[in-house]
Amino acid sequence: MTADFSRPSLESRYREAVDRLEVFGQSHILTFWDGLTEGQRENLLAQCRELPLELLQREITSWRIGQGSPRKSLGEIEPAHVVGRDVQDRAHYRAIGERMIRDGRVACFTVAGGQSTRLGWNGPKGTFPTTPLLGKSLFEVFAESIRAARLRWRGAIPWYVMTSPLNHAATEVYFREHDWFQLGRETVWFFPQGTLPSLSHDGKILLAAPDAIALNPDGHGGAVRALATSGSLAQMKREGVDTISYFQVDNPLVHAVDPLFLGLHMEHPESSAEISSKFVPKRSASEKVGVFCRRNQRTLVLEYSDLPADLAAATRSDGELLHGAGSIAIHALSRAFVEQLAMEGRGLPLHRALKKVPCLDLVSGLLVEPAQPNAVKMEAFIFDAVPIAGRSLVYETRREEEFAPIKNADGEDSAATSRTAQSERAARWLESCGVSVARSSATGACMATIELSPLTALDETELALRTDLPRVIAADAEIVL
Ligand code: UD2
Repeated sequence: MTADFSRPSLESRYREAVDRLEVFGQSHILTFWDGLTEGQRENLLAQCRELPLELLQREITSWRIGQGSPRKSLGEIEPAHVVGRDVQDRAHYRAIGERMIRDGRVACFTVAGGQSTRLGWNGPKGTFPTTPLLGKSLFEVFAESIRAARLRWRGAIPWYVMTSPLNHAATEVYFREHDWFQLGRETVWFFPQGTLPSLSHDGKILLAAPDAIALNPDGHGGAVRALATSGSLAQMKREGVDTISYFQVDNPLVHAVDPLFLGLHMEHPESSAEISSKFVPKRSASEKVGVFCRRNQRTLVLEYSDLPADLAAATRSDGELLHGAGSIAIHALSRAFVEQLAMEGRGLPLHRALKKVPCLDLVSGLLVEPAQPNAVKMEAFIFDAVPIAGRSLVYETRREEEFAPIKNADGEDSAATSRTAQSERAARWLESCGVSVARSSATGACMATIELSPLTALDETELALRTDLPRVIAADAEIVL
């Protein structure tokens, strides 16, 4: 091996790091330097180099200024302008979307960098078994949807998957082991999102080990930067992709490629074709979804944790929730809009959350497992791009058709409720094709368990073309189609 004389010595890089960290009051990161091996020192210096210290400083200053003052007013919040399911000219918009797909202008994009803490799944969330009978994973369901869409509309539809540094390798291994679910490995792209350090209440960066900063993924809003820095936007441009179909990893009912929504996004008068969104009416005031609202003539999403209880519970004269347009985190984004956001370098605003983060005690050097939230984590949210856009379309869809997320180990939005919703949707589609499905006379619930692959049909219309459907599905039957 030849020595690299062009590289400054470890000692001089250390001095440089100390100087820079001191400016921002963060030099405690190097507390354990003397006891580190050379490899560990290189490790720590590499992490220090990546720290966005100016950005952190701005955030810390803004939250110090905010401390002690009453909660920032939300300003004048009105309900969002939305486009209902009765939208005119559906066939026209669908045809536009189908042409976009056929012309290779559409890519799918899944954000899969979350940590699945609530679900308690030890692995990338996309590998979680999700379908009612065969237990196919979330990733497999999306892969089948994309493969089916490619076959139906004869479009290329590449798939981009954002991971995090914590689950990137495991996600790639999973796809390799499953031969990329027959999509073709050259059509599926993985890239990790960025990270931000966890901070103490007084704005000090926390250490996870003597040579490691406590880092957390920078939120799905980190996708803007990661799509750019990973080269994904450039790759899309080379392939002629101008529209991104965005969805989260937790919702097996999502229509990964929806020509009607894509056509509305591209041409509807309410849309500037930058970012469009789907919503469903909230099932209750306390449902944990953001809501679409308007402020200063702009559409925006207010996250559930930021919506005061009185606003969340406010009702219209017909008794419906005033702010009831719940975000299901399905968007269409123009590639040019994401490029512009990334180029401006301003990024999306950061939201703060108090969390329990194991960290080193700087005096004893021991790892402390906190009993109470001890740290501030910062994350960016993709829906903060909505008010940046000129006009942003907010389109209603049916919950039972498109939204059954797996968030919790049990109760609401769990694997069990999602399996039921998948089976119910299959039953409804089959009934629309004339199949008789056993239902409870008391509740109307489907009494069979039905698993319908996207490769069999992507919607009722496609299902109706099949000649091999059963005529009757009895109670307790288990049917895989
Ligand atoms: C999200 C929305 C909520 C509603 C709901 C619908 C936020 C903050 N809230 O709530 O308004 O639309 O979904 O289901 O988004 N992820 C990353 N990287 C990260 C963090 C998250 O890729 O650093 C992904 C994660 O893998 C998942 C998605 O983003 O696919 C949502 O993350 P979440 O579970 O934190 O959001 P949730 O369910 O609280």
